[in-house]
Amino acid sequence: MAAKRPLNVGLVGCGFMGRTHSNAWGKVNQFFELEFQPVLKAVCARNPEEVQAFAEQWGYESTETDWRVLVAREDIDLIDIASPNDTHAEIATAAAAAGKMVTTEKPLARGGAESEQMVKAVDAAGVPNMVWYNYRRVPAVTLAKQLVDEGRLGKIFHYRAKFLQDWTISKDLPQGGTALWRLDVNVAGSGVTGDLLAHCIDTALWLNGDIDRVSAMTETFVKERHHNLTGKTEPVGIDDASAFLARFENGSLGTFEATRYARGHKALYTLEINGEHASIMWDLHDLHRLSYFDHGDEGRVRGWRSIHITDSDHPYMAHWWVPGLQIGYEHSFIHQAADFLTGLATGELVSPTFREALATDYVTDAVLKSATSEKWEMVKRA
Ligand code: SOE
Repeated sequence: MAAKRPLNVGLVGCGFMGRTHSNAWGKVNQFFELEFQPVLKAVCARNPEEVQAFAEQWGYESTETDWRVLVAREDIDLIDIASPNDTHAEIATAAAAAGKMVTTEKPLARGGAESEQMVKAVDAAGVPNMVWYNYRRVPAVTLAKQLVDEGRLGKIFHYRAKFLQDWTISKDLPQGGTALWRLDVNVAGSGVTGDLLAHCIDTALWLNGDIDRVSAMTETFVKERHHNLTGKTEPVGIDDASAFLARFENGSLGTFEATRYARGHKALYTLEINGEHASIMWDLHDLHRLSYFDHGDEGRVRGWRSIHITDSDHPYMAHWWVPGLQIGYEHSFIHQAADFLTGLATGELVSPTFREALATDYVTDAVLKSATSEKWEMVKRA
């Protein structure tokens, strides 16, 4: 086989998402035959001890403590942003202007206005770009996409999605700082709308097309929390729970819900689509199964099938073990890295691009606007 082409990765951020991305770049060539080989060239974070320890753990060749220095380095091809939401726009626009490829953790930024700047920057620079909406690459979800695109469900009537967690129920949990920036509205942009519903919306737009308008409600159950950075009790600006009704362009009706107050649920992302001929259901806690009901089956044996997505003819699965053996959460990131590297070799942009992720931000913007106006709000088109 011809020698692989190195792709020098510069990662920003060494938290939870920094780990998922590093794992993906590090493993992808062990399981996929690709022209490009990611090289973990540098990792950047503000704390020198933390970033050094991270580099040693994940095998990065060097470290930086200022992202501007990383972006200016000539030996970096791709800037991969896994730092908090308030940093995405500035780093991505600078990286694109420096001619680097850019990938960023979701959501693209803190809302449509910031995200538009990022889309402009990558378009102007003509650099490959992608947002890590990883759940599209869970093989069962990719299979759902194939079934919908093949027309097996027929006309779609309903799209239903939920993302339920329970980790912020305690009023003693502070906001802000390294581990808890998701509770600080200035850093996160919003609460569960941008963090969890964004996943549900990205998948929905992919599977079921554009959303025209939404009617939403949000709630902040704990109104004040100690702030780790100011040391004071500060008002909470994020939404703790968010739910909305949606009208899709294809005429189907959508219901969406996300919360961090569903006691007992840790990361329960579920989706269901009901069509004229068939329905599908998927559940992140049982991620290797797709439930499928086909009304075309003979009546006596008609029922919900629970398809175990482990066969080599299932999406991505030929790259893993033998039929019957499962993969998990981290593999969705490895699949996304594989698709990105394949796109580089063929010259194709890989979904979701910044522009496609902007469409999700426009929906979350409309959701937050509707929760305030208490009216249906139209969704801007990307
Ligand atoms: C929040 O707890 C979180 O980590 C999100 O930020 C991720 O995007 C989601 O996949 C899991 O939950």
